[in-house]
Amino acid sequence: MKPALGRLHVLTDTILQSKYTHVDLARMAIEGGADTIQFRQKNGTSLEMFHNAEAIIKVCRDAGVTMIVDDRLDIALAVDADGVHFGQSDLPLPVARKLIGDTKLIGGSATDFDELQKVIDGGADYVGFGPVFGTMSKENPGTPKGIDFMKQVVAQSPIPVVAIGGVKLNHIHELFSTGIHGIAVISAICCTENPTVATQAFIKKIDKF
Ligand code: TZP
Ligand code: MG
Repeated sequence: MKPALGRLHVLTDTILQSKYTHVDLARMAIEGGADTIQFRQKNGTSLEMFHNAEAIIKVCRDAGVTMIVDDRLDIALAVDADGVHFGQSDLPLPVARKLIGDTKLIGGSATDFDELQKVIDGGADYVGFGPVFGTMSKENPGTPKGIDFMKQVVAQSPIPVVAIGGVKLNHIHELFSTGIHGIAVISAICCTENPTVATQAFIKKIDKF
C-alpha cells in the first residue's frame, strides 16, 4: 500500500527564513499535527541535502508522517522517502515511476489545465496545483488562480488536488469547500514565530472538513 497522502503538506524552507533548519521545521510542523512533510531544499550540496533528508525521514517515521522530497529523486531514493514531488521541468514522471516504484508517491506541479493533463498522463498520485493566491515564496509562480478556478481543477482531476500558493488560515474554509484533497504551505507556517502553533491552527480548521 502507498503511504498516506496528507491534507496539510508543510514545505520546509530556509531561504525565506533562517531561524529554523529544515529538520527543525519538520519537527515543529509534526508537533503541530502536519501529516505530510515535503523536504524542499533549493540550494546547498547533495551531501547536505542527504543529511537533512536522513534526519527528516527519521522524525517522520517516528511520528508516522509521510515524507516527500521535492525535486531530487536521488535524495528520495537514498533515504527511502515516501515519495517525490516534481515540477514540469524535472524528469518525466514515468521515468521517476520506473525508478521509485509503485509503492511510493509521486506528485506533480501544475499551473494550468495543460500541465494538469501532463501530470495525470504521467501517472502521478496527486497534483500540486497553483498558485491559488499571490505568493512571494517562488520565482515566477504564475498568476493566482483563485477559488472558482480550483473548483474546475477539482472537477477535471481524477487524482487528488493539493492546493498551493499563498494559502493562509483564512482561506481554509472556501478552499476545502472546492473539494481539494489538501493544501501545501510554506510561509504561513515556516515564516512565523512558532511553526508548531501555526500548524496547529491550520489543522484545527482542516479537521472540520
Ligand atoms: N509552488 C507554487 S506556489 C509555491 C510553490 C512551491 C510557493 C508556496 O509558498 P507559500 O509561502 O505557501 O505561498
Ligand atoms: Mg520542483
